[in-house]
Amino acid sequence: MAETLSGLQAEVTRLREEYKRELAAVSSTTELEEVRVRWLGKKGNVTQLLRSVGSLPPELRPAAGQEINSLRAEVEEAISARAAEVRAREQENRIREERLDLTLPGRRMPLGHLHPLTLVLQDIKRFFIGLGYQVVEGPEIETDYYNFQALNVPRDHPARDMQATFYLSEDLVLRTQTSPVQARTMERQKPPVRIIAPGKVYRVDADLTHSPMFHQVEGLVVDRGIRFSDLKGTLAEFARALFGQDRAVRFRPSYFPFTEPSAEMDISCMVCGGRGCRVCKGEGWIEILGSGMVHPQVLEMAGYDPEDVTGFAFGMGVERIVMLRYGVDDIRLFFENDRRFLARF
Ligand code: 2U9
Repeated sequence: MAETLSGLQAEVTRLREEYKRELAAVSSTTELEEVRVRWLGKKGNVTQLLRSVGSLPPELRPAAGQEINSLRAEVEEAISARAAEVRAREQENRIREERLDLTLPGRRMPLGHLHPLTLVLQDIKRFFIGLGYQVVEGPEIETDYYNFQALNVPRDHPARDMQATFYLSEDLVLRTQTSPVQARTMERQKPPVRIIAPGKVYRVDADLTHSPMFHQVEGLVVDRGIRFSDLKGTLAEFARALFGQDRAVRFRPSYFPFTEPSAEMDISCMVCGGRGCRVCKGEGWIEILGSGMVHPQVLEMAGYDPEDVTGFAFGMGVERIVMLRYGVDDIRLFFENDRRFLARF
């Protein structure tokens, strides 16, 4: 400890160097507080130096006190100046670390889709509603009478085979087509009738293109003077509305118990345009629906007079239409609800 004024001055000079070095090395407010305690605290360097003044000769004490007090003031000021710097640096660091990139895109909520069957069903309905048809629905559990007898399907017809029909009892079946809806409608209302009947139907059948439950749209028009040309014109327009205006159509003779004559309608293949390809199996034509003039027996059973009114009817499988339109090759995809499949449409 200094015993002369010049000794004290030398000590002050040494301490001045030292506090400056320490302050320069400080990089956080915590470290800075440590420096403050070490220099200005009760046992700090400056405080201890001030205490040592007592050991100097009395005449030197005022000058020594002044010297030390001015060091103290200098240290205080240097600390608060450094504090401002350190705080500013700390704030800069925090701003840099906590920076948010507000331009990052958010996470998208996965949106649902209408099922492809729903989409095509909407198109089919829109077409027929535009022609003035009414949309009617009915029960999926039907009586033997409405599912078969009213449609001129005799007891020994192959469609009655246990292989094809889900029987719930002697008299109740899961409907194998939506025709019973139309048979019921005819019973309720007088001609003119212009209806389509969309809905689920059931058959004992399962492979790549057949499902035990599938969807049909059937149509029925009954009025005075309905002719086969009405059937052809209506269904050709329908095919073009659904598969493209440049489709050619052709009608092939066929057989259904509820229509006579009966015909199946083909469209020119929309993949190869008729030249023949894998989709149309080299035929150039693709079958899309069955149709025919309503059998007089069916009209009569509904209470209509076949001498007075005539009608045409048609039926199509909706899954088949969707598969043809979008190139789907496995019917089970419609019922698995795999979002990767559904998102295609
Ligand atoms: C009434 C009278 C007649 C509906 C018809 C078809 C021809 C037909 C099939 C298409 C593919 C069923 O889903 S499919 O397997 N349907 O070919 N359906 S005429 O005829 C009726 C309907 C109701 C009262």
